[in-house]
Amino acid sequence: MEQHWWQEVVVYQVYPRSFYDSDGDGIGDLKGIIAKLDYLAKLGIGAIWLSPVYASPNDDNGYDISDYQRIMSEFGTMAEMDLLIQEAKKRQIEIVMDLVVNHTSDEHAWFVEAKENPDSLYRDYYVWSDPAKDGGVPNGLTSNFSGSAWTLDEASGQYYLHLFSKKQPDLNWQNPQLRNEIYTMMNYWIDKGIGGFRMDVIDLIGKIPEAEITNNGPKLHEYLQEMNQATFGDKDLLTVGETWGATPEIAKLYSDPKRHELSMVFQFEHVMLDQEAGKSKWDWTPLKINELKHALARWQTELGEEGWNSLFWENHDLPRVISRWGNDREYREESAKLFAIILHMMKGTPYIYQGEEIGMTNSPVTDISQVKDIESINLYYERLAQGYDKETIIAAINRKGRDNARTPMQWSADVNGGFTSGTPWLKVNPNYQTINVEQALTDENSIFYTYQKLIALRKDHPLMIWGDFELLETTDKIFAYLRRYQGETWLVVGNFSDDKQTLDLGQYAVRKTIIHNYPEIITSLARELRPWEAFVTVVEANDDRK
Ligand code: TEU
Repeated sequence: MEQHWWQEVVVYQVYPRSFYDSDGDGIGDLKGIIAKLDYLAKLGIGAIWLSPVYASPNDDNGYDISDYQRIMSEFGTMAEMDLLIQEAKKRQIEIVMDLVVNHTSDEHAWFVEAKENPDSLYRDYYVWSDPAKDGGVPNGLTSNFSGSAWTLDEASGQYYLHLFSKKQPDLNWQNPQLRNEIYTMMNYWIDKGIGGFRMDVIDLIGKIPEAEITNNGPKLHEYLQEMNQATFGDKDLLTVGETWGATPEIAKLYSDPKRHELSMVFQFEHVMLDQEAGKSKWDWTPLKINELKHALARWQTELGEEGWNSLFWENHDLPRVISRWGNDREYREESAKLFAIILHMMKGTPYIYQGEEIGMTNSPVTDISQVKDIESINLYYERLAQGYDKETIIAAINRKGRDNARTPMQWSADVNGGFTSGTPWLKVNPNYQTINVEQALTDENSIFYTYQKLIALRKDHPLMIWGDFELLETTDKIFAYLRRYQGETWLVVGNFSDDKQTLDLGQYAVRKTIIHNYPEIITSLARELRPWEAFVTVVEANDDRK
């Protein structure tokens, strides 16, 4: 398999609204990101995935774009965007833009024109449908943000499609003119020197609404090959698709280099393991560690040479992993380090979401008035109308709501966690006084330095990037695997529990400890693991010792 820079780096996701506010309006901005580039360079990351910074009415915090070639006024100017790209490159950091082309904002000029003038050429940039025979919505498609995916445009008597909010009308990718407009816009950003694109819900662009087909539509890969050819195909950019429905087989279609589509995809099989089968993320069920480790192992082994993995626990849509699956109370540091070690030692490109590197946690609310995210708010009123009680709905939002990931980055113990001198757009997690960057940088045993070390190890050890993967059978709560490369074998072990677990890998002899989230040196692999203990050792199979 040919080798690329985006297989060797660790990517850091910045959610600009909550990263750092330089002008005191309570909203993060581009100058704030520039001010923190040295911090990110110290961490050692090689690329920033920048959540959308384009003009937007912020119905979905920037994932509803009204002008792809203008910067959202709260975030700053295009000159500051150009400066960010340049200043990042000076620190060997590429900027990966968030490409949101399944839909636009309803305030985008195309949709405004399409709505005002049904005969406009822009009408067919979107998905319109006559009412069903009974005069109601055309079919049963539903929105990810509750309710029907169809909204009636009174003036024309037609419905338009939105798989997300009413203010996010879906684009019609069957229209070649629309596709070419998107490619022109992508080349505008490529010409600015960006390092690539993260592609929002890209598995939806092949939709056939009249057939109620949304993801993995029949022309999806044809469009992606056309996009590749028309934009980034002759450049070495990082392109990662957000593909909620991907299996390893489907992932090969996106990321097999011979198909000239994308570099890799975000798959979500592990993300959906703590929701009741066939239900939504709001219908929680406890995670089974056995299912987690086998799902991740499957992705490690089934892509083979026909694709490349992305590796993540968190992003701006997901709850904080140590609150969700770790122990953010008695074992916050140990469990945060365990998740870091287990993820970064696997094969693929690791992604760190802002704040994950200092062990930020979920931030519970007591009332819907404290919630900003449209997805959670819509769900609350939908379930209220369905007869759920408020406490149950708020509990579900506290578990899985997207605001958990969007509370402002905690930089210091100063007011508002040093995020803003103004009033933050979303309440800062009250634990900022103890969990913050300033504290982490002064503590050599902090979670930050575990992430920094893992990133440094990746730069020094090709085994981490190119080595193969073998899952080892252990007790349910222990996730153990081998990485092998050019005669060297590393053993990675994690105890995903609050309890002691017995590790029985005495058939391996320890040659060296690479990293460990408890203080002492590892000498034997037939041993008791402490709660959330994780380590990596260089090993030899005992029969190799002869
Ligand atoms: O997310 C797609 C998506 O399906 C998730 O929002 C999902 O509905 C849920 O939130 C998972 O917990 C992408 C973006 O990442 C998200 O922020 C946007 O809201 C959405 O697309 C629409 O652009």
